[in-house]
Amino acid sequence: MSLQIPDIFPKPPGDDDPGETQEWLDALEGLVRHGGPARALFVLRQLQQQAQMLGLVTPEAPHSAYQNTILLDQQGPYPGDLAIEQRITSIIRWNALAMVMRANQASGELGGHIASYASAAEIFEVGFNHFFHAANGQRGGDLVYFQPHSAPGVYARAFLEGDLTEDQLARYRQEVGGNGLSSYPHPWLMPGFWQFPTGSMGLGPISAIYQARFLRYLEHRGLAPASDRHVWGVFGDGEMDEPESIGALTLAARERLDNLTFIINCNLQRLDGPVRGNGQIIQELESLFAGAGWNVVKVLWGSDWDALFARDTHHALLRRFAATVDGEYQTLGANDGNYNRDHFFGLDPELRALVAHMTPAEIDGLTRGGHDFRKLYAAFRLAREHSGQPTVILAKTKKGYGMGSAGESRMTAHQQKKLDVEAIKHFRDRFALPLSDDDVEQLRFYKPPENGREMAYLRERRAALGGYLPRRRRAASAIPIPALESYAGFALAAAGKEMSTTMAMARMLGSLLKDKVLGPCIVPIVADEARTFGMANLFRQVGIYSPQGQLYEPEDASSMLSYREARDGQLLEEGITEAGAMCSWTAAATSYSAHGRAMLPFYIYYSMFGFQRVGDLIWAAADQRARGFLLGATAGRTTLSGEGLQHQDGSSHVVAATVPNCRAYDPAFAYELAVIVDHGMRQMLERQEDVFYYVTVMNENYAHPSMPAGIEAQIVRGMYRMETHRRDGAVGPVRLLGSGTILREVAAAATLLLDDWKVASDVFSVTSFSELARDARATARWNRLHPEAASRTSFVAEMLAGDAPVVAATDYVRAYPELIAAHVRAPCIALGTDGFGRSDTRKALRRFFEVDRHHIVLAALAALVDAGRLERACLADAIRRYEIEPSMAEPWVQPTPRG
Ligand SMILES: Cc1ncc(C[n+]2csc(CCOP(=O)(O)OP(=O)(O)O)c2C)c(N)n1
Repeated sequence: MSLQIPDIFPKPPGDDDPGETQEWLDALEGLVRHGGPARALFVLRQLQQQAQMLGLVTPEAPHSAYQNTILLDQQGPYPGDLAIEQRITSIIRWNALAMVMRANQASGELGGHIASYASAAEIFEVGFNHFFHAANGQRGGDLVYFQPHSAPGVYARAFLEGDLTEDQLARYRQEVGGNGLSSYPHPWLMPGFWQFPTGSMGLGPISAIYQARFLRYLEHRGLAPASDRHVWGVFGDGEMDEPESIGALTLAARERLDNLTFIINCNLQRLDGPVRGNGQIIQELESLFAGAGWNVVKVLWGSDWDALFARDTHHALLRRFAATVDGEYQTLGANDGNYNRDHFFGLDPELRALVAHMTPAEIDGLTRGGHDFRKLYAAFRLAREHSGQPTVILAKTKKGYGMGSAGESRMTAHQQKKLDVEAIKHFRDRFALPLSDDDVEQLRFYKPPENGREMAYLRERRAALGGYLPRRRRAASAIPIPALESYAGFALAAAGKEMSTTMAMARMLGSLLKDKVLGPCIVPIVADEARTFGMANLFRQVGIYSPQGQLYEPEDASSMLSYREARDGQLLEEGITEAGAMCSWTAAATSYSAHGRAMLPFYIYYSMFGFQRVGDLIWAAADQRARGFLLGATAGRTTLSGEGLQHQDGSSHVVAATVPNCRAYDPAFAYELAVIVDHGMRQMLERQEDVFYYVTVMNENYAHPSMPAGIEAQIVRGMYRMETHRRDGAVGPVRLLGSGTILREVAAAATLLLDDWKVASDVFSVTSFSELARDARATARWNRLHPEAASRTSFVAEMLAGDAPVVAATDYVRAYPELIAAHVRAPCIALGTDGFGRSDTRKALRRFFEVDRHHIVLAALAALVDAGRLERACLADAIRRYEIEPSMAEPWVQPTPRG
């Protein structure tokens, strides 16, 4: 959508009675003067209602005039020392610039950004000096989502504050070897500093919204005291194009998250060029946010414009602003006062007269609102005081502010990481930095004297706001986990009972929720699929979180499973937004850090809509050191039989295997699931390790055996021997591996192999190919690096010692079982479900994807033939016997031909 610029202040066309019009306008002005703005607004609303009743429809623009929302007389005093703050900001600007340039001198490969922070410095400083509360003994502290490529500014401030050393600044983007600073906010890399990863555009905004909501959730459930902790997010105007940035705006308004403020740095540019060259991004964003129910505060023009506005009684300025597209604003921004006089003011005789008294330098000095402390402060204050709605501050800035002809409002500003000496000297002069030519040439970092006024002021301001920030808490109190038998006895001693692993999970969760200590810490999360997964009982048991409670009598009020919404509800029912659900999960999974209170989220979802759909959010959660359970339900490509191509998941385990701190499991039996969940809870909540669990659960009902003794550790490590099939004179053995429900096909294949082919086998349940591979890779590396020590054997190599062939089958693509192939000495065949899913019965699908018992038998026979232990003729026999169609197209590659 490129917004048409409506003429908000057109000269009234065809005004039949200008005198009468003026009387109305005068009356309004009089009303504001005598009755105040509130009274004037009230009357206007009355008029509007009346007009509607009379059938008059006013064609209203969805946004206000191109001016500051807060007018001069509403602005209030500035509580800080403007001069000192200006000096501190200049110093931080310098250090940020020097840091990026020095990194690039160290190596041109390293990159970094100057122009974004240059545009955001005042925004950040108003936050740091007056609003961003740090966590300390008394307060939980505010949560700030920083624009990622403005990180140099945050580092530069932390340097002045004494949180970072000069040596660290000099190691910006040089992290290998330690003591370096990460490119963007990454808690994984700087765990004591950054709280929230924002480097992937769009994830910061949506995460901030769900964080603010989670804060309320904790308060409403009585798990955190009511507080005025605030969530701030500084984001880019280009970033707002990401669907995630704007996908949850209505949630924030609906839930009245007045503990949330976005500050959008509207420098009108993104990486390649203008955000809306032919439109006005600020007006578009205003419409969007206001339409979504946010309080919008525009900070467009700096204080030096105030005198012009005061004299511009006919709104010629507003008309000109409205008619200027952002591409033009950028060009104006890149040029000097003469240019602006001729190409902006000069276009309208009224405007030309308005600035006739000003020199080109004065015109050049007219700043945008986002660079004006006073204007920004008023907006921040209004946001902080506003109740009932989240606030967005749209701050108009210049990209590369202060970089002069090297970058200010230039198309290439974003990528600019080098300035020539003349340009840096110009930068020094413009910001009156106390640096010699040599300092400038050497790009020396500058710290004002420890006992000087700047440092005293900086410390004073932060002390008043509770301390330094960002700071990340690394642990919270451990939470004791109940004994496994107390909540999973049914799974450990299932004795052939039929169920699905999803049912088993739901039952365990139901019990865990009743535990006096752990129960309240659990955060069950669904994205409109609780009924699908048999968890509708939670609606009644723990209630669905809703800040308004329940304002209606639910249709099913009399049912045992009625839909119960409550202010202290525990279940987060997110609706159809996997992205939102993931953000809630991350907020809960990092609550130990952000809120000093460990929580344990279980987010259960269609596994296809996880790693594939919101994989980047999972990656960010991993960066953020999340601790919790992701439950990929209806998992596997043939197990969710009827749902077809977009629902059947064959790949999530492969992606999960690439996330370093994700422990992923594909259990077949309820007891395996129970052992994994128990282990995970202890690892995350008792030992407080920064890992999270991805566990796939299925909707297929089958008989579950009781747990054999002594296999818990092996379940956790990734595999155990489940069955041994032997007979005198049998050939083999062959080793058959299976995970998830395909383990049952594997077990059936073992019986066929012995009965039909006299082939002996061992059946292994593999709970995690990725954990096996992880251990095997670590072992291989250790052996490589310690050639003189006794070599170690990986767990998988130990379990699969010898050269008997291995056939591994899963309901996932072959790359998943193949994760272990390189670590086993025996020949390995992987069977999997590569290709597109489709709807049919489980049996038909398993045959189609060649992961059913017959194909497993055939693969085992083929492996033994290759090993010289069986005659080749048996393969044709098996194909005939099991009615396998050899001429069928490969299911993994070719589309099924249709008539
Ligand atoms: C998902 C994603 N896509 C692309 C990028 C690369 N990128 C980093 S900053 C940027 C431009 C940002 O523009 P804007 O949000 O307007 O911020 P500004 O730097 O102009 O303040 C881009 C495209 C990214 N970090 N994340």
